[in-house]
Amino acid sequence: MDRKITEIIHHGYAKKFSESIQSNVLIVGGGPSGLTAGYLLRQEGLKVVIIEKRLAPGGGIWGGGMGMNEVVVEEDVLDLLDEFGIRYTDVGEQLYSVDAVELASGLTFKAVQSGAVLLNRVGAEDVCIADDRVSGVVINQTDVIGRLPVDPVTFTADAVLDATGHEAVICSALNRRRTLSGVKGGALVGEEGMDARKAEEFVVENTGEIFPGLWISGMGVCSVWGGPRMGPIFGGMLSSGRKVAGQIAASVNAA
Ligand code: 48F
Repeated sequence: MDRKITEIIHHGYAKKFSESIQSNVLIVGGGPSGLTAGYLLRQEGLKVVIIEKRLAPGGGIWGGGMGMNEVVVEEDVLDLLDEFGIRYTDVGEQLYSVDAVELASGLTFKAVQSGAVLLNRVGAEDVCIADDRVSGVVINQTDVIGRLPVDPVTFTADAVLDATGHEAVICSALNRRRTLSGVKGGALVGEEGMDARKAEEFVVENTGEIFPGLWISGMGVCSVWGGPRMGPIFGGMLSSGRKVAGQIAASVNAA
C-alpha cells in the first residue's frame, strides 16, 4: 500500500506538470482575478495553467478585512457568483456580502473542476522573452526561491497573465528589461492612496495586454498604472478576470 500511494502521487503530479509545460494561457497567481479568468478561459476551450506560490489559492480573499472573513462585491458580478455557485446577501446600496471562505474555495473549486491545471507551491521568479514577446515564465518551487542554489525551469504559453496582485511580479520582471508602454522611469508607478470606488473602476478599465504576450488583471493593474488601493471589495477583481479572459481568448483564437 505505501509503495502504491507514492506511485499514484508521483504519476498524478507528473501528468499535471507535463501538461503545464506548454499551454494556451499561463496564469501567474491564483487570486480572485486569476481564478475567474482561468475558469472562463476554460469555457472557451483553451488549455489553461494556473501557478500559485502559496499552498492555498484564493489570494487576498481569505482574510476579508483585517482578518474578519467577510467580503463585499457589487451587483455586476452576481451572475458570476451564480455561475460559481457562491451565495451572497443583499446589504443595500447595490452592495452584497459574501463569506470569504466560500468565495476563495468556490472560485478555486470551479477553476480546477473546469479543467484548468493548478499547481500550488510553484512561484514565478522571472519572465521568458522570445522575439520581443513574452513567451512564458521562469518557475521554481516557492520554498526554494531565494533560499537554495537550485536552478529554475520554464513554462511557456501563447499568452501569459500576470494575476499576482499588488506585487505585479511578471510586469516588474519585464519592466527591468523593457519599458512597458506608459510606465515611466523604469519603475512601476505603485498604488495611490485608498479609494475603493475609484480603484474598482480603474482596475477594470486598465485590465489588458501590457506587452506582446503579457496581460495584467486584478490589483496589479493599480501597481503598474498608479491606480488607488482598495479594501476588501472584490467585484472589480472578478470583473477584471472576466474582461481579461475575453481579451486573451480573442487574441489566442485569432493567432
Ligand atoms: O493578491 P491577490 O488576491 O490578487 P488579485 O486577484 O486580488 C487582489 C485582492 O485580493 C486584494 C484587493 C482588492 O480586493 O486589494 O488585494 O489581484 O492574489 C494574487 C495571488 O498571486 C500569488 C499570491 O500568492 C496570490 O495567491 N502570487 C504572487 N506572486 C506570485 C504568485 C508568484 N511570483 N508566483 C506565483 N504566484
